[in-house]
Amino acid sequence: DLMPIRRALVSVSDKTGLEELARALYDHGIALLSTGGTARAIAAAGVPVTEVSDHTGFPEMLDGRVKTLHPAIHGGILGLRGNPTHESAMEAHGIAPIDLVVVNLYPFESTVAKGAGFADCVENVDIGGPALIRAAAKNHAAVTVVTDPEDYAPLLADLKAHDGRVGLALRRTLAARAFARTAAYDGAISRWFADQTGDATPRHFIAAGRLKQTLRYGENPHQQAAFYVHGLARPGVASARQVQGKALSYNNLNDTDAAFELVSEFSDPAVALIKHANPCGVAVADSLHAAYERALACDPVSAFGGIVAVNRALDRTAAEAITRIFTEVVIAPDADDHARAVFAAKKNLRLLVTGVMPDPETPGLTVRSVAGGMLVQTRDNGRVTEADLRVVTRRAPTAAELADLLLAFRVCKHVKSNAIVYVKDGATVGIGAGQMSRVDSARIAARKAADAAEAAGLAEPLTRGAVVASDAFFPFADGLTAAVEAGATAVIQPGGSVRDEEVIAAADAAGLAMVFTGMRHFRH
Ligand code: 93A
Repeated sequence: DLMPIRRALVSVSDKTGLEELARALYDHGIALLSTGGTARAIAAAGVPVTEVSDHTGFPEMLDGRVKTLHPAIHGGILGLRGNPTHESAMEAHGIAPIDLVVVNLYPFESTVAKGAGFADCVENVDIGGPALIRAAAKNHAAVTVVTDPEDYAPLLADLKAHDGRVGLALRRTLAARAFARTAAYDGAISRWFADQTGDATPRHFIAAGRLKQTLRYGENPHQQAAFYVHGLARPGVASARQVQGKALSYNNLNDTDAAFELVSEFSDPAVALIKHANPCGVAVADSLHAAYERALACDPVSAFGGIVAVNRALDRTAAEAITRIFTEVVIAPDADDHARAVFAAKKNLRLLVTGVMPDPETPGLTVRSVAGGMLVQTRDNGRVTEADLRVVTRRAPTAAELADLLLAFRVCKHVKSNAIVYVKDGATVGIGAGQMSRVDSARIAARKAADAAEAAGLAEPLTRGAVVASDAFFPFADGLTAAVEAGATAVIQPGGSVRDEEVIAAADAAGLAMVFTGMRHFRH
């Protein structure tokens, strides 16, 4: 899979590192072809170079708008090596193969950033450059493409290691980067253009996605919104088929996503109820029906008008339980005919089926916008298992506590920080979400559990004898003390606070079992 480089086309606006690159390529015996400004810079460095216009026999024209757009160039890049038809056509037309394309584009983004006028920005839309890059990336089976001065060093290292040849792995990596560059470049152009024409609505948003649907409105009725999908399908809201019900809203989609990702964490029958992107009840049981009843009991007031996600096919009893209260959306991998018949009686209820469950451990990226940019991170696919736990108290958790602790921590991952989650016998009994102080989340979770117990006519708050999870370490003993007061018997948390010893001492004093996970699950 090593391809020799005999001829390179170099055409760069950003001339960083050009001299060293040209000299190194020349030293490998590579013939250099180049456009006007680039050729001048290479020649000035004393490295022999042929002008593209001399190579094609056609002058650069139209103020440089047409420089490399010529069959002698594009044929040389795109022709399939080892294909007799292509090779004879190239020979017949005197087209020499080009094995390496080094291009960086007209500085469109920085021209816009420096406040240039409309015509200047348009003139900085590169046409020939992206064509060269895309041609070389398409023919990466033979051709190497470099679009960033940062990649000169790895290219030269590969050439050196393989005696003037480049390996397939690097050619593929560089091809992927090349397509990412042209996509981002066109994205920047289209976003700028939409701004100029007043068309910068969600309907015209350019992202690495396809417009699936425009939404009636965004988070609020005065906001416009649209739904884009990647096509790199992770089963979920983007791939789901809507069986019935009204059109999904922006908030429906956001909440349904949170719900489905949460139930995907479990392999036994599991149900999650979501409101405002936070769970208000999660349970794992022997059947979906049982799990639904237990999830609902956690916070039946909040569950009204919520989103329900389940992790296996819905049956009649589950559907009957779900339809007893007003529910906005139900998402499941499937629903049998009996369940569908039950839902059909609730015309407005949106039922989504995905066919399969997503794998919680698959890698991926998440994106959120900030003013003027985006924050991108790998998705939180971290999962704590029993083997990761470290018992830090005198008492170790019992087997029953351990199962609940792991469930509580897994739910925590899907609750907005600061998150405190109480679990008893496979179901959440109190959830504190989105508070600025951890102790407030702990108090709210306990308060909600007490309310639920009172509503159900129980003598004791449901946190009595429950376990509790915290998405990040307790910075002080006060959060733990709140859990003790609520009646928790065991705690799971990442650990790692400078005051861990104080927190452990408070747990020991109360006879609690506490385990550290070593992994944090912030979610904002
Ligand atoms: O004006 S273009 O769209 N038409 C072309 O045929 C073409 N070929 C290369 N822009 C074109 N280029 C771009 O010229 C390259 O992408 C590079 O950014 C720039 C290098 O020009 P010079 O060598 O004259 O500095």
